[in-house]
Amino acid sequence: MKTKPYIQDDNVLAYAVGTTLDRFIKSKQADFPFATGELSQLLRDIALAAKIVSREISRAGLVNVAGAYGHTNVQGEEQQKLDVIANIRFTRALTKGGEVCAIVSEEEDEVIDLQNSRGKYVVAIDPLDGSSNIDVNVSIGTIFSIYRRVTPIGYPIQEEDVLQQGKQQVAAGYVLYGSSTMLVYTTGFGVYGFTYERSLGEFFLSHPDIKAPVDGHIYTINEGLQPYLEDDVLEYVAHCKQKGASARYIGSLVADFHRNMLKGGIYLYPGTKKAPLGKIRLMYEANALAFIAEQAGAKATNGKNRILDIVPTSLHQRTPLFIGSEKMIEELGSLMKQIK
Ligand code: FBP
Repeated sequence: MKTKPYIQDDNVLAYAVGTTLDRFIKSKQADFPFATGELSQLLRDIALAAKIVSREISRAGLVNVAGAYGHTNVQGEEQQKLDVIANIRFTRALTKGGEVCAIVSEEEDEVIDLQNSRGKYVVAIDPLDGSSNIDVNVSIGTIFSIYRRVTPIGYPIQEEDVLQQGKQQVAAGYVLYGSSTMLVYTTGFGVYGFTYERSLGEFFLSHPDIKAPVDGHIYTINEGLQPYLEDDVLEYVAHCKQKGASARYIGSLVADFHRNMLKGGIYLYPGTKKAPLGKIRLMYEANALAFIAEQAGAKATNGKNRILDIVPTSLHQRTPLFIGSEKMIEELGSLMKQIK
């Protein structure tokens, strides 16, 4: 029987759509001879929940999911309906997937023990970041950290399984619900960004091997905090202004972080005279973004230590966060030392 070899046809009539997240995860899994596919499946579960949440957000104004839910969460913040929806969607997907034994969520006061006798992963998640922007159609996000449990599989969840340092993460990522929906993640071997093609229901690789510019011209801080800022931070902001840097502040950590990662810049949510530990949560905001930042060649600190070295003591603890281009973080660091 006559056969012919397949030759890739780059006919413009059928332009290549690119690499799907699923194919990419499979191809990367092959890099790890002992990989069991569980982490791959976990990433797929997160992607599925992200698609559903993206749909809910995109039609929030049409179906009654805008506005407050009428409860406050453990942080004392008023929960938005979409906070609750995102929390349910991600928790359900992580439970159904079967790879996870425990979940730490911004919307849950305690650790959710899934009593899953075969789950080896612990997930810390901020289901919907940027609460103040939820109802005004400004970019918001989801942030997640993945750890391998420390105690044997099947044992009751222990504190040591959950309160792990950021440098123990096996994967971390965020979803950005902006003009397009993107999923960006790392497993410790580079940072990859995928854009959601809603009409096909697929994430496609759009930002391979993201590297943050070493220096930048954007500083991101809520200047409304000025009366409560410490001298060293005030000095650094003045330094940025002198350098002619531009102020950009969306008020959604994921969106501000993403922009600064791609364009070069620094995000500052410092400790203030009012809140010495600042606002950002270590376990499900700072740790994940710090892992991604370092994988992209950027840096993340609390002003004294590397975020990923901080030993967590409680689920919802806050930390000052300075994250961004390497040179800008170093400049900030040396200024802080001078002033102290
Ligand atoms: P949540 O919305 O998940 O609580 O996250 C905190 C956050 O909204 C960040 O996304 C954002 O960078 C910061 O707080 C904004 O704080 P502020 O309103 O004080 O500037």
